[in-house]
Amino acid sequence: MFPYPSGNLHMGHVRVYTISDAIARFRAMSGAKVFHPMGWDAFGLPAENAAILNNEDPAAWTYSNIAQMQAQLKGLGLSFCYDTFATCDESYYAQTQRVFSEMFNRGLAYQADGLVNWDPIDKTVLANEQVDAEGRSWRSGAIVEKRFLKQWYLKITDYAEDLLRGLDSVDWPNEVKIAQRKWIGKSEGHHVTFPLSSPLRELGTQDLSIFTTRIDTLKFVDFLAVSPDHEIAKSLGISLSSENSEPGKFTGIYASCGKKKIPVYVANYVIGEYGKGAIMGVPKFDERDAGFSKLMRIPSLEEGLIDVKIVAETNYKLRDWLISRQRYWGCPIPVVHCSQCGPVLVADGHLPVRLPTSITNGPLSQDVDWSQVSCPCCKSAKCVRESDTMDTFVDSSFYWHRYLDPQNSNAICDKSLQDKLLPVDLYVGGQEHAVLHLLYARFIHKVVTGDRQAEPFSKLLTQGMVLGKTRKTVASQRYLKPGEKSSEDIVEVYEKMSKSKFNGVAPGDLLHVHGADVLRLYVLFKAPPHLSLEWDENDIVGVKRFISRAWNIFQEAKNLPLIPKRLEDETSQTIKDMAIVFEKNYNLNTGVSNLMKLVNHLQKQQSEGKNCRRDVHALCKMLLPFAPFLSHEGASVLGISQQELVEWPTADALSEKSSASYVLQINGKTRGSFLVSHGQKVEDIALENLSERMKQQKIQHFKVKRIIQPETARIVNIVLE
Ligand code: ANZ
Ligand code: ZN
Repeated sequence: MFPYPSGNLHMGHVRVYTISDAIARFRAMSGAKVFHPMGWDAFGLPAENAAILNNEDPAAWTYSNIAQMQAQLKGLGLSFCYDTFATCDESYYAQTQRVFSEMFNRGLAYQADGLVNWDPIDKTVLANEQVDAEGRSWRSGAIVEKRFLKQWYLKITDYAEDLLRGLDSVDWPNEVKIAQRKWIGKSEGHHVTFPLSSPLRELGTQDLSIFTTRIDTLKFVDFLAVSPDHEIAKSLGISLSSENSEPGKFTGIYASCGKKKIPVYVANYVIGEYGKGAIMGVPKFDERDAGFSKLMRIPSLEEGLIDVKIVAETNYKLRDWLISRQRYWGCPIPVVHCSQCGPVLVADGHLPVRLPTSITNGPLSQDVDWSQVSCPCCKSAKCVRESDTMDTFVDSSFYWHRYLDPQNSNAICDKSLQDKLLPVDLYVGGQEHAVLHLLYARFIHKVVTGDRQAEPFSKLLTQGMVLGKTRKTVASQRYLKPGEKSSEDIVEVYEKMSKSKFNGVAPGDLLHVHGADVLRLYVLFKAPPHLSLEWDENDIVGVKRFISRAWNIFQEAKNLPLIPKRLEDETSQTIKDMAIVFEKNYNLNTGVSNLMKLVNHLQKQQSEGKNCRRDVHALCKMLLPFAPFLSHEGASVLGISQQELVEWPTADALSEKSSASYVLQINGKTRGSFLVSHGQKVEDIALENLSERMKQQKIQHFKVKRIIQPETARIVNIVLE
């Protein structure tokens, strides 16, 4: 996932890009043609805020940040193709506008009046995905307000079923799939239409439709209820007072079904934008209905069949994506408003609609000259440009297409390149984007490729957070600065790094003090990629020691002749184990520890006067994905050519006396380890080991139900009955 150019790398960037780099380097060394690009997600509010605060030009601010961060990325030895784009480049946002135009032409981009989320701090509307469960903005953290405004939407709901189905075809972490399924919120049920009795006929409404997932409870219905913004509530002028948190009111009307007269209420727990904005109340089966009927003293009706029409219906929680932003530093929506023709697209040949340069923040409409245009359709002179810019999540919803063809101005990407290279094989990034970027990206990918089944990212690797050590007072929960003393009791916990918690570390400083390889090895070794990583400066020494040991081994070996002897079993085993790490489980921490073990072994051999130069060459190559600077220096000491260095070493056949260590698990719990010699069957040795353990614990009766031997690790799990 490409970064936002805030100005400085943070530890999360170091982690995600190091993981990605190690894997890319390994794949290239193993013979794959790897494309590993980097660009910049460069529109967004911080640039505008900097403009307001320091009177800076958002473009200048952004591009200077990009230059600085790119230098830091290169300093980390990250093997990216950097020659791509920033989303604020004119050549890029011309394509963002082209994506919008294509959607407009296909009826997938539209304007609508509606109740929208308004962020009072950032002074812009937000999409539903950008408001968290507590009603706060994903960016500013402000409590979001509701406003009635005309805004632009993208019709993601049209793809709800495809977005659900596609999840079955991708190799993604289950949590992300679950989050997306939940957000899409498919619900199969029925809508039921109840005829209303007389008073409402005069208002032009004849019946009331509700949505239910429990049609089986129909005969127990006691009341119907509509949301406060339902047309029935509106036409009767009924509203609920929020001051004394009024939960409901009787409308005075009834639905008449045969002998039954069912009262209709306005209830605050009925959501206006879901289903039909109306429900049937079944206190006997539904808790909330029970609570409401008790509070409103709704009498229960006699159980019995009701004569209505019933139609099967599927509902989704997913809402269309609101993309209008009333901000400056974003991609202008390429539309002109004409009093005759309505909203009209700017012709493709006239893209991009450029940002006005007379202003640096706030809505584009402030520039009156920029705003006034003639209609692309009827040529009427008195038209205005659309002044909203697009949500920056639109910019990031197709960028992998542009990586393939960044200079192309005729199309988002050449079709033959898309066909040849997409989808992305491996996408690495944070799980926090599960229902933001990763959902939008899948939607736009389907639109841009014209294939509803297409998925942008075959495999997704979500990395955990980097946590910093925080000290806070127990009673007042105040965060202490490093070295700060307090008379209160203090606790030490690991929390997400943040300025306000004084627990952050700056990669720039670390890079300066320790060097890139130390930083890389540290983040790779400290935790497997998918788990959170607790940053502790004290652990750096271990990594440093490893580097100097490897370096000493290179120095020792360089004076010995390179003789064509067999590789040590330990070396061959490490080569094999690395394939498991890079191709199966991505546990790069195990990758580093494999190398640490090998270094120990080779050091021992050298101290016994053995010539292991061939093994040392293999070690030097295997270090390349993890510590490229050390590896390159080693290669020059050992006389390994650049071309040879980038070829992954091949293992020799293991000798008769070789053995490999396996972890033994019993019912999923780790109970120790055992060695399997060359030619032995892993399962047999595991069972022998189990019997021995049982004997020691004096357990005589046990029965093996299953033996599980995963491909992804040297583990044997024995399940007992
Ligand atoms: C009667 C009933 C009986 C219901 C019962 C549930 C249990 P999901 O799965 O979320 O789709 N419902 C329908 N529209 C609603 C709205 N706009 N606001 C609030 N609640 C609404 O849930 C569907 C169920 O949620 C529907 O089925 C309806 O209550 C309620 F024992 O109908 B049910
Ligand atoms: Zn016109």
